[in-house]
Amino acid sequence: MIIPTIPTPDELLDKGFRRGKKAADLVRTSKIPRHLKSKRIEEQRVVTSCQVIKDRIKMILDRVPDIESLPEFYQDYIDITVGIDKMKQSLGGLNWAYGIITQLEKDYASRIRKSPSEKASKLQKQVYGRIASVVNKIKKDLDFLDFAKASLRNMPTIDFEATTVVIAGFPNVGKSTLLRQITDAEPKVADYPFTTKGIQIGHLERNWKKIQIIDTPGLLDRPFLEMNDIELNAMVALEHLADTILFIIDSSETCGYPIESQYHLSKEIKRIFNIPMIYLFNKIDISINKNTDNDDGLLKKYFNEIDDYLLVSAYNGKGIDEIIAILEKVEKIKKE
Ligand SMILES: Nc1nc2c(ncn2[C@@H]2O[C@H](COP(=O)(O)OP(=O)(O)OP(=O)(O)O)[C@@H](O)[C@H]2O)c(=O)[nH]1
Ligand SMILES: [Mg+2]
Repeated sequence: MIIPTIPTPDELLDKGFRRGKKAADLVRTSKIPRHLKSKRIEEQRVVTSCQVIKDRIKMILDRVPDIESLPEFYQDYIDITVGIDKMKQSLGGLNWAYGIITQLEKDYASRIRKSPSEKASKLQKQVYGRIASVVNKIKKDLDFLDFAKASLRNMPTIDFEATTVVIAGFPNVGKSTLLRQITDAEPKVADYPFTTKGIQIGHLERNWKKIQIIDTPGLLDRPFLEMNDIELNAMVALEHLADTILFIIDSSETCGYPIESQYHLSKEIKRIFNIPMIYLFNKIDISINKNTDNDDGLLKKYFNEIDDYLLVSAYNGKGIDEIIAILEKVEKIKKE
Protein backbone atom coordinates (compact mmCIF):
# COMPACT_ATOMS: atom_id res chain seq x y z
CA MET A 1 0.00 0.00 0.00
CA ILE A 2 1.31 3.37 -1.01
CA ILE A 3 1.36 5.71 1.95
CA PRO A 4 3.74 8.62 1.27
CA THR A 5 6.49 9.63 3.68
CA ILE A 6 4.89 11.09 6.79
CA PRO A 7 6.56 14.13 8.38
CA THR A 8 6.67 14.86 12.11
CA PRO A 9 4.90 18.03 13.31
CA ASP A 10 8.28 19.75 13.62
CA GLU A 11 9.29 18.84 10.10
CA LEU A 12 5.97 20.07 8.78
CA LEU A 13 6.23 23.38 10.66
CA ASP A 14 9.91 23.91 9.88
CA LYS A 15 9.31 23.51 6.19
CA GLY A 16 6.25 25.78 6.20
CA PHE A 17 7.88 28.54 8.23
CA ARG A 18 11.15 28.33 6.30
CA ARG A 19 9.35 28.73 2.99
CA GLY A 20 7.26 31.55 4.52
CA LYS A 21 10.44 33.37 5.44
CA LYS A 22 11.85 32.99 1.95
CA ALA A 23 8.69 34.36 0.41
CA ALA A 24 8.74 37.27 2.88
CA ASP A 25 12.37 38.02 1.98
CA LEU A 26 11.40 38.27 -1.68
CA VAL A 27 8.79 40.88 -0.85
CA ARG A 28 11.27 42.75 1.29
CA THR A 29 13.65 43.20 -1.65
CA SER A 30 10.89 44.08 -4.10
CA LYS A 31 9.86 47.52 -5.25
CA ILE A 32 6.70 47.88 -3.25
CA PRO A 33 6.05 51.33 -1.73
CA ARG A 34 7.50 51.56 1.72
CA HIS A 35 4.33 52.25 3.66
CA LEU A 36 2.76 49.02 2.30
CA LYS A 37 5.79 46.83 2.63
CA SER A 38 5.65 45.58 6.20
CA LYS A 39 2.09 44.43 5.77
CA ARG A 40 2.82 42.72 2.48
CA ILE A 41 5.83 40.98 3.99
CA GLU A 42 3.81 39.49 6.83
CA GLU A 43 0.85 38.60 4.66
CA GLN A 44 3.12 36.79 2.24
CA ARG A 45 4.87 35.00 5.07
CA VAL A 46 1.59 33.75 6.55
CA VAL A 47 0.00 32.75 3.23
CA THR A 48 3.07 30.88 2.00
CA SER A 49 3.56 29.01 5.29
CA CYS A 50 -0.07 27.94 5.31
CA GLN A 51 0.05 26.88 1.66
CA VAL A 52 3.16 24.78 2.11
CA ILE A 53 1.81 23.01 5.20
CA LYS A 54 -1.57 22.48 3.55
CA ASP A 55 -0.01 21.13 0.35
CA ARG A 56 1.90 18.55 2.32
CA ILE A 57 -1.18 17.46 4.24
CA LYS A 58 -3.23 17.31 1.08
CA MET A 59 -0.61 15.24 -0.67
CA ILE A 60 -0.87 12.65 2.11
CA LEU A 61 -4.69 12.67 2.02
CA ASP A 62 -4.73 12.30 -1.77
CA ARG A 63 -2.19 9.50 -1.92
CA VAL A 64 -3.67 7.24 0.73
CA PRO A 65 -6.26 5.22 -1.20
CA ASP A 66 -9.87 5.39 -0.14
CA ILE A 67 -10.05 2.26 1.99
CA GLU A 68 -13.70 1.56 1.28
CA SER A 69 -13.08 1.41 -2.45
CA LEU A 70 -10.41 -1.30 -2.06
CA PRO A 71 -11.24 -5.00 -2.57
CA GLU A 72 -12.56 -6.60 0.61
CA PHE A 73 -9.42 -8.65 1.06
CA TYR A 74 -7.31 -5.50 1.37
CA GLN A 75 -9.85 -3.87 3.67
CA ASP A 76 -9.69 -6.85 6.02
CA TYR A 77 -5.93 -7.05 5.70
CA ILE A 78 -5.57 -3.39 6.66
CA ASP A 79 -8.04 -3.85 9.48
CA ILE A 80 -6.11 -6.79 10.95
CA THR A 81 -2.72 -5.16 10.46
CA VAL A 82 -3.34 -1.58 11.66
CA GLY A 83 -7.10 -1.12 12.17
CA ILE A 84 -9.35 0.65 9.71
CA ASP A 85 -11.02 2.81 12.36
CA LYS A 86 -7.71 4.15 13.59
CA MET A 87 -6.65 4.75 10.00
CA LYS A 88 -9.81 6.74 9.31
CA GLN A 89 -9.41 8.65 12.56
CA SER A 90 -5.90 9.73 11.63
CA LEU A 91 -6.90 10.80 8.14
CA GLY A 92 -9.80 12.65 9.76
CA GLY A 93 -7.30 14.45 11.99
CA LEU A 94 -5.31 15.58 8.96
CA ASN A 95 -8.47 16.75 7.25
CA TRP A 96 -9.40 18.75 10.32
CA ALA A 97 -5.97 20.41 10.43
CA TYR A 98 -6.24 21.25 6.74
CA GLY A 99 -9.58 22.99 7.32
CA ILE A 100 -8.40 24.98 10.34
CA ILE A 101 -5.22 26.14 8.61
CA THR A 102 -7.25 27.24 5.57
CA GLN A 103 -9.41 29.29 7.93
CA LEU A 104 -6.43 30.80 9.76
CA GLU A 105 -4.79 31.70 6.48
CA LYS A 106 -7.85 33.59 5.28
CA ASP A 107 -8.57 35.31 8.61
CA TYR A 108 -5.06 36.48 9.27
CA ALA A 109 -4.27 37.55 5.70
CA SER A 110 -7.29 39.79 5.83
CA ARG A 111 -6.55 41.04 9.37
CA ILE A 112 -2.98 41.92 8.40
CA ARG A 113 -4.22 43.78 5.35
CA LYS A 114 -6.70 45.81 7.40
CA SER A 115 -4.46 46.48 10.38
CA PRO A 116 -2.05 49.38 10.87
CA SER A 117 1.48 48.55 9.60
CA GLU A 118 3.01 48.33 13.06
CA LYS A 119 0.59 45.56 14.09
CA ALA A 120 1.42 43.27 11.12
CA SER A 121 4.35 41.52 12.70
CA LYS A 122 2.43 40.87 15.92
CA LEU A 123 -0.44 39.28 13.97
CA GLN A 124 2.01 37.10 12.07
CA LYS A 125 3.51 35.81 15.33
CA GLN A 126 0.06 35.17 16.68
CA VAL A 127 -1.02 33.09 13.72
CA TYR A 128 2.26 31.14 13.70
CA GLY A 129 1.51 30.15 17.30
CA ARG A 130 -1.93 28.97 16.31
CA ILE A 131 -0.66 27.04 13.28
CA ALA A 132 1.93 25.33 15.47
CA SER A 133 -0.70 24.33 17.96
CA VAL A 134 -2.93 22.86 15.22
CA VAL A 135 -0.06 20.87 13.72
CA ASN A 136 1.05 19.62 17.13
CA LYS A 137 -2.48 18.43 17.80
CA ILE A 138 -2.22 15.99 14.89
CA LYS A 139 1.02 14.52 16.15
CA LYS A 140 -0.68 11.24 17.13
CA ASP A 141 -2.30 11.04 13.70
CA LEU A 142 0.98 11.58 11.89
CA ASP A 143 2.66 9.03 14.17
CA PHE A 144 -0.05 6.50 13.43
CA LEU A 145 0.17 7.00 9.66
CA ASP A 146 3.92 6.56 9.85
CA PHE A 147 3.41 3.29 11.74
CA ALA A 148 0.76 2.22 9.19
CA LYS A 149 3.14 2.97 6.35
CA ALA A 150 5.75 0.67 7.84
CA SER A 151 3.25 -2.04 8.77
CA LEU A 152 1.59 -2.15 5.35
CA ARG A 153 4.83 -2.08 3.40
CA ASN A 154 4.63 -5.81 2.78
CA MET A 155 0.98 -5.93 1.90
CA PRO A 156 0.72 -8.73 -0.69
CA THR A 157 -0.14 -7.87 -4.27
CA ILE A 158 -3.08 -9.99 -5.30
CA ASP A 159 -4.08 -10.75 -8.87
CA PHE A 160 -7.85 -10.68 -8.55
CA GLU A 161 -8.34 -12.05 -12.08
CA ALA A 162 -6.28 -15.20 -11.59
CA THR A 163 -7.64 -18.52 -10.38
CA THR A 164 -6.54 -18.72 -6.78
CA VAL A 165 -5.66 -21.71 -4.67
CA VAL A 166 -5.03 -21.23 -0.97
CA ILE A 167 -2.85 -23.65 0.99
CA ALA A 168 -4.06 -24.03 4.55
CA GLY A 169 -3.48 -26.28 7.51
CA PHE A 170 -1.96 -26.51 10.97
CA PRO A 171 1.45 -24.96 11.66
CA ASN A 172 4.55 -26.88 10.57
CA VAL A 173 2.71 -29.33 8.28
CA GLY A 174 4.62 -28.38 5.10
CA LYS A 175 2.54 -25.60 3.51
CA SER A 176 5.52 -23.44 2.56
CA THR A 177 7.49 -26.48 1.41
CA LEU A 178 4.65 -27.23 -0.99
CA LEU A 179 4.55 -23.67 -2.31
CA ARG A 180 8.27 -23.94 -3.01
CA GLN A 181 7.73 -27.25 -4.84
CA ILE A 182 4.98 -26.06 -7.16
CA THR A 183 5.86 -22.42 -7.79
CA ASP A 184 8.86 -20.14 -8.11
CA ALA A 185 8.18 -18.57 -4.72
CA GLU A 186 10.72 -19.13 -1.97
CA PRO A 187 9.00 -18.78 1.39
CA LYS A 188 10.93 -19.65 4.50
CA VAL A 189 10.69 -23.27 5.62
CA ALA A 190 11.69 -24.35 9.11
CA ASP A 191 11.11 -27.27 11.46
CA TYR A 192 9.09 -25.27 13.99
CA PRO A 193 5.53 -23.91 13.96
CA PHE A 194 4.50 -20.37 12.98
CA THR A 195 7.37 -19.85 10.55
CA THR A 196 5.07 -18.14 8.07
CA LYS A 197 3.64 -14.96 9.57
CA GLY A 198 1.93 -13.46 6.55
CA ILE A 199 0.55 -14.32 3.17
CA GLN A 200 3.01 -15.61 0.56
CA ILE A 201 2.19 -15.78 -3.11
CA GLY A 202 3.51 -18.03 -5.84
CA HIS A 203 2.43 -18.40 -9.46
CA LEU A 204 1.98 -21.42 -11.62
CA GLU A 205 1.46 -21.20 -15.38
CA ARG A 206 0.08 -24.24 -17.12
CA ASN A 207 -1.42 -24.44 -20.60
CA TRP A 208 -1.87 -20.69 -20.77
CA LYS A 209 -3.68 -20.73 -17.47
CA LYS A 210 -2.43 -18.55 -14.64
CA ILE A 211 -2.91 -19.93 -11.18
CA GLN A 212 -2.08 -17.93 -8.11
CA ILE A 213 -1.12 -20.02 -5.13
CA ILE A 214 -1.24 -18.56 -1.66
CA ASP A 215 0.62 -19.96 1.32
CA THR A 216 -0.85 -18.93 4.65
CA PRO A 217 0.23 -18.95 8.29
CA GLY A 218 -0.66 -22.09 10.22
CA LEU A 219 -4.06 -22.29 11.88
CA LEU A 220 -4.85 -23.94 15.18
CA ASP A 221 -8.13 -25.69 15.73
CA ARG A 222 -9.75 -23.02 17.86
CA PRO A 223 -12.69 -20.64 17.67
CA PHE A 224 -12.49 -17.60 15.45
CA LEU A 225 -12.56 -15.19 18.39
CA GLU A 226 -9.48 -16.77 19.93
CA MET A 227 -7.36 -16.49 16.79
CA ASN A 228 -4.43 -14.10 16.77
CA ASP A 229 -3.72 -11.60 13.98
CA ILE A 230 -1.38 -14.01 12.20
CA GLU A 231 -4.06 -16.70 12.03
CA LEU A 232 -6.63 -14.12 10.94
CA ASN A 233 -4.48 -13.37 7.90
CA ALA A 234 -4.98 -16.95 6.81
CA MET A 235 -8.72 -16.77 7.43
CA VAL A 236 -9.03 -13.59 5.37
CA ALA A 237 -7.20 -15.19 2.44
CA LEU A 238 -9.50 -18.20 2.63
CA GLU A 239 -12.60 -16.05 2.81
CA HIS A 240 -11.87 -13.57 0.03
CA LEU A 241 -9.38 -15.20 -2.30
CA ALA A 242 -9.70 -18.99 -2.40
CA ASP A 243 -11.37 -20.67 -5.36
CA THR A 244 -10.10 -23.97 -3.97
CA ILE A 245 -8.40 -24.85 -0.72
CA LEU A 246 -5.47 -27.24 -0.56
CA PHE A 247 -5.76 -28.48 2.98
CA ILE A 248 -2.56 -30.08 4.20
CA ILE A 249 -2.64 -32.71 6.90
CA ASP A 250 0.70 -33.83 8.31
CA SER A 251 0.18 -37.57 8.26
CA SER A 252 3.41 -38.13 10.20
CA GLU A 253 2.30 -35.87 13.05
CA THR A 254 5.91 -34.65 13.28
CA CYS A 255 4.45 -31.16 13.11
CA GLY A 256 3.48 -31.75 16.73
CA TYR A 257 -0.28 -31.93 16.28
CA PRO A 258 -2.49 -35.04 16.03
CA ILE A 259 -4.15 -35.87 12.72
CA GLU A 260 -7.52 -35.86 14.45
CA SER A 261 -7.26 -32.12 15.37
CA GLN A 262 -5.99 -31.28 11.90
CA TYR A 263 -8.92 -33.08 10.35
CA HIS A 264 -11.34 -31.35 12.68
CA LEU A 265 -9.97 -27.97 11.62
CA SER A 266 -10.48 -28.90 7.97
CA LYS A 267 -14.12 -29.65 8.64
CA GLU A 268 -14.56 -26.34 10.47
CA ILE A 269 -13.07 -24.46 7.53
CA LYS A 270 -15.33 -26.32 5.15
CA ARG A 271 -18.31 -25.45 7.27
CA ILE A 272 -17.40 -21.75 7.59
CA PHE A 273 -16.36 -21.00 4.01
CA ASN A 274 -18.02 -23.69 1.89
CA ILE A 275 -15.20 -23.63 -0.68
CA PRO A 276 -14.06 -26.75 -2.60
CA MET A 277 -11.30 -28.49 -0.65
CA ILE A 278 -8.63 -30.95 -1.68
CA TYR A 279 -6.90 -32.91 1.07
CA LEU A 280 -3.18 -33.46 0.87
CA PHE A 281 -1.85 -35.99 3.37
CA ASN A 282 1.73 -34.78 3.51
CA LYS A 283 5.06 -36.17 4.75
CA ILE A 284 4.06 -39.56 3.48
CA ASP A 285 7.79 -40.32 3.16
CA ILE A 286 8.13 -40.53 6.93
CA SER A 287 4.59 -41.28 7.88
CA ILE A 288 3.87 -44.39 9.88
CA ASN A 289 0.86 -44.69 7.63
CA LYS A 290 2.89 -45.37 4.52
CA ASN A 291 0.64 -48.18 3.45
CA THR A 292 -2.47 -46.23 4.04
CA ASP A 293 -4.21 -47.72 1.07
CA ASN A 294 -4.42 -50.95 3.02
CA ASP A 295 -7.42 -51.46 5.22
CA ASP A 296 -5.36 -51.34 8.35
CA GLY A 297 -3.89 -47.95 7.48
CA LEU A 298 -4.64 -45.38 10.18
CA LEU A 299 -5.73 -42.84 7.61
CA LYS A 300 -8.35 -45.14 6.18
CA LYS A 301 -11.11 -43.77 8.36
CA TYR A 302 -10.62 -40.29 6.90
CA PHE A 303 -10.63 -41.54 3.33
CA ASN A 304 -14.10 -42.92 3.87
CA GLU A 305 -15.37 -39.45 4.69
CA ILE A 306 -13.73 -37.39 1.96
CA ASP A 307 -13.65 -37.45 -1.82
CA ASP A 308 -10.65 -35.51 -2.98
CA TYR A 309 -7.38 -36.51 -1.41
CA LEU A 310 -3.81 -37.29 -2.33
CA LEU A 311 -0.94 -38.81 -0.42
CA VAL A 312 2.08 -36.62 -1.02
CA SER A 313 5.51 -35.59 0.10
CA ALA A 314 6.15 -31.91 -0.41
CA TYR A 315 9.67 -32.71 0.62
CA ASN A 316 10.67 -35.41 -1.87
CA GLY A 317 8.18 -34.51 -4.58
CA LYS A 318 5.88 -37.50 -4.40
CA GLY A 319 2.41 -36.62 -5.66
CA ILE A 320 3.41 -33.16 -6.86
CA ASP A 321 2.56 -33.89 -10.51
CA GLU A 322 -0.88 -35.08 -9.43
CA ILE A 323 -1.40 -31.90 -7.42
CA ILE A 324 -0.51 -29.77 -10.44
CA ALA A 325 -2.84 -31.80 -12.65
CA ILE A 326 -5.67 -31.14 -10.21
CA LEU A 327 -4.84 -27.43 -9.99
CA GLU A 328 -5.08 -27.10 -13.75
CA LYS A 329 -8.72 -28.03 -13.48
CA VAL A 330 -9.62 -25.54 -10.76
CA GLU A 331 -12.12 -22.98 -11.98
CA LYS A 332 -12.43 -19.43 -10.81
CA ILE A 333 -15.46 -18.88 -8.62
CA LYS A 334 -17.39 -15.67 -9.22
CA LYS A 335 -17.51 -13.92 -5.88
CA GLU A 336 -20.06 -11.17 -5.38
N1 LIG B 1 9.87 -35.57 5.82
C1 LIG B 1 9.16 -34.56 5.37
N2 LIG B 1 9.31 -33.33 5.92
C2 LIG B 1 8.58 -32.32 5.42
C3 LIG B 1 7.68 -32.49 4.34
N3 LIG B 1 7.10 -31.28 4.08
C4 LIG B 1 7.62 -30.42 4.95
N4 LIG B 1 8.51 -31.02 5.76
C5 LIG B 1 9.27 -30.41 6.86
O1 LIG B 1 8.36 -29.90 7.81
C6 LIG B 1 8.85 -28.72 8.44
C7 LIG B 1 7.84 -27.61 8.28
O2 LIG B 1 7.72 -27.23 6.91
P1 LIG B 1 7.13 -25.84 6.46
O3 LIG B 1 6.96 -25.91 4.99
O4 LIG B 1 7.90 -24.73 7.04
O5 LIG B 1 5.71 -25.93 7.19
P2 LIG B 1 4.55 -24.81 7.22
O6 LIG B 1 3.26 -25.55 7.22
O7 LIG B 1 4.77 -23.80 6.17
O8 LIG B 1 4.79 -24.21 8.67
P3 LIG B 1 4.30 -22.78 9.26
O9 LIG B 1 4.67 -21.74 8.29
O10 LIG B 1 5.05 -22.68 10.53
O11 LIG B 1 2.83 -22.92 9.48
C8 LIG B 1 10.17 -28.43 7.74
O12 LIG B 1 11.20 -28.94 8.51
C9 LIG B 1 10.06 -29.21 6.43
O13 LIG B 1 11.31 -29.59 5.90
C10 LIG B 1 7.55 -33.82 3.78
O14 LIG B 1 6.80 -34.06 2.84
N5 LIG B 1 8.32 -34.78 4.35
MG1 LIG C 1 5.02 -21.82 6.33
